[in-house]
Amino acid sequence: MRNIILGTDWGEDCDDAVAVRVLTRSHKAGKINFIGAGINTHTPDAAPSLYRFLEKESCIIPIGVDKSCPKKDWQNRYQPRLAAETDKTDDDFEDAVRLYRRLICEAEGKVEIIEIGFLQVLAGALMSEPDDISPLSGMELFKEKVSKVWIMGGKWSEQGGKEFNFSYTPFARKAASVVLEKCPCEITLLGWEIGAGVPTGNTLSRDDYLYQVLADHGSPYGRESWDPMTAIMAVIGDEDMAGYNFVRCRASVDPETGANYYIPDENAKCKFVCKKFEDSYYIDMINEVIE
Ligand SMILES: [Ca+2]
Repeated sequence: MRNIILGTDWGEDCDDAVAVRVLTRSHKAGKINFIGAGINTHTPDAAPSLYRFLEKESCIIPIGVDKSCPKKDWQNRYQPRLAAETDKTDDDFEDAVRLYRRLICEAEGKVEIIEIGFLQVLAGALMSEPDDISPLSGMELFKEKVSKVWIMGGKWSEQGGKEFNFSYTPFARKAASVVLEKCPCEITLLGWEIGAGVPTGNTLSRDDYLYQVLADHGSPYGRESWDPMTAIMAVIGDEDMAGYNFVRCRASVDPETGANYYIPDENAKCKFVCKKFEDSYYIDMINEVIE
């Protein structure tokens, strides 16, 4: 069974919640082993609300949060309703970089990582020093145990494209640059242009708490599918079988601006995907999994 860790900016947008539903359903169907989730944006309700969501999904897995990221005080649109249903607080959750190191160390066999938010936690784990969890550095751990990284990020329809996950903050820009440069394993990138105009979630039952998340976010008619498309491609585990062509390339992000660039190269470790089918193909595939 393939071990999967999720990195998410849970709370910034609601397509993360749709992606989490894709992963919990796939886990329960025996398609993947969903072993943990790290949150790469830090609000007081972030980890408690994801905990409650996963509890409702009957998928209890370890959650970490990026404690190096200053805790934002803004009230997220869908976290408070979920967080109010649990006694857990931010203090009950460990630092996400430590969680990544621990999960990678303890996993039986290889691990794959899906990132649908900012890349500070992934970059932090990759560049981490040996500690009480493992005598190996992050780079050594990744070389030994991490077989693949799936990332929603970048805008690959143009050179110099800028996309939220790679460019929103100075930390995000630097982290994206580090990951694309240093990560030793293969990376598949799903860019902004793929999920834009692909709404999902509008067929959910109005009684479904995932629908409530979308409604609380301000997306009662569904939300574009950057994150669930990335999640479902990772679950399928093969770009072609998930409905994509790809361009293998040397991909990079400017650490100052967050703009992304690529040079086609058949021997490079990165790929960005292009859709093979009409949007309805992907919409139907996701809606079928999350209902
Ligand atoms: Ca996201």
